[in-house]
Amino acid sequence: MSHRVHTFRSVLVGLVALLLGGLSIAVASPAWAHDELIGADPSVNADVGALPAQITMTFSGVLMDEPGATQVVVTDAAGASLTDGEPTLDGTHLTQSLSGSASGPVTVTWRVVSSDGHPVSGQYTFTVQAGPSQTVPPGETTTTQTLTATPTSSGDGGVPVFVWVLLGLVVAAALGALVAMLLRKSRATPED
Ligand SMILES: [Cu+2]
Repeated sequence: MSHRVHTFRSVLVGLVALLLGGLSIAVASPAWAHDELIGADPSVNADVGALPAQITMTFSGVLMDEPGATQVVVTDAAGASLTDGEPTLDGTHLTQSLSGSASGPVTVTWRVVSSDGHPVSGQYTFTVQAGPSQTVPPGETTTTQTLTATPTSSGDGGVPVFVWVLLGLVVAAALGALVAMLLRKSRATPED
């Protein structure tokens, strides 16, 4: 066997091992293990009569309390800050004191460090109603209310795990076929 074919095969095998290794890491990394926002008070998209003194967010895991790791930004419709001091972290609960008053949509933007050490962030809104809720007298037209309903976004896209696994299998199969073809070709070609 010529030296050239030998080198070619070694490089090919190394390349495939590298690709498969990277693929298995990509498939195996537990992106779905990140802590998520599972509840809030006021709740996501809630209507409240007045701006509460504080908001509390509940996460699916115990968050990591590192300096500067936890950030909460709360703004009114005009973008003015409503936070009062730093957020406090207690296990799975994150509390942020608020000050001032607001009317309309209030946006909460949060960033925490998940229990697995990865930063996770998201945003949601709740709405402070302008006045006490009034029943509309019969015969009068109901004013259309526009409620901001920004869906909660977590750090990950919503791609199901099986899609990645399937993708991995397809790529692996394609690579296997390619390698088999190349090896057959190199074997069939007389080098000397
Ligand atoms: Cu993670």
